Amino acid sequence: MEMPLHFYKLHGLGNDYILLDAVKSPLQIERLDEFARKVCSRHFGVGSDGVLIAMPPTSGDAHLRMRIINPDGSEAEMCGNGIRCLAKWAYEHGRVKRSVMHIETLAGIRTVRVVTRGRSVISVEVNMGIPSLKRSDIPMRGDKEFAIDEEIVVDGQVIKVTAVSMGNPHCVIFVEDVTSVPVDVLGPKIEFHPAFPNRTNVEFVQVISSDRLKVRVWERGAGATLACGTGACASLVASVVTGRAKRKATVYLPGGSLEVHWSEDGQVYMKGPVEEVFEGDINDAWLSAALSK
Ligand code: ZDP
Repeated sequence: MEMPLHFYKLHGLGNDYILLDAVKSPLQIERLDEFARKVCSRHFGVGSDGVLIAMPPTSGDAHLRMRIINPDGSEAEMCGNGIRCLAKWAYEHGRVKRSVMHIETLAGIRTVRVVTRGRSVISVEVNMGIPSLKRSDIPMRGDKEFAIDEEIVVDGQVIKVTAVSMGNPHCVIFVEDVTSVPVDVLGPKIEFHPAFPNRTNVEFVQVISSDRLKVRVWERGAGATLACGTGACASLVASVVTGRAKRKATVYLPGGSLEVHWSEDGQVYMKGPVEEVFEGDINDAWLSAALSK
């Protein structure tokens, strides 16, 4: 690796990402999982909730391709806050000269629309696609086709869950008061629960009213985060199918709020802010050492 590795640091509601530009030239990193585990460390690396990689599309219908690697090295199918970060970066850094972009992900092509003030992108609206509640799509073990208000046992405790796929898996749990949930204790127990062969993201949802949800998230491969876009969408979908909310709601997360709408056409639309904080270079020596162990 002769050149320092340039990166961009962005976040959506405090769910922060290191973005690497592989549009102009391919990354020279063999082990992305090892790289993510090291660079996401907030003490030994740059620090983030994951790594986004912007790449040329493989499909003629897309303008860019996005990969998302969690801090534990696992690769996710889709990412809500992350795709907003990628859209802002692509627009402001001239990789895509359109306000409506089609982004290729492992969960399929997602359409995003940047909202600008002058040349700055201040928020992004994402068509997050059609959710699935089919157990086989989550995936989740068990007999019934759907897992809606279904009981699972976690450490001897019976918990009612609703499983939703936004391309990535989500396990939604309704609670009276999210502030009193031991997210750091329950989160990993559910993330790694045997019912979820690919693990799962976990959302604890307090229904404030039929159009206001308060959510805390334990993310697969990342732990507790300040926000999760796919998680906010899964929370709304689960609230609608269990009769707790209308199809349009404001989702309040610790890092801020997202507007989510499960439209009558079946698509889920999410809109929220995004910021680019800085860009920098990872130096050669750190990179060689990090990838050599
Ligand atoms: O599915 C997963 O493994 C998630 N941890 C990916 C990241 C999701 C994200 N936080 C989001 O906003 O959807 C980026």
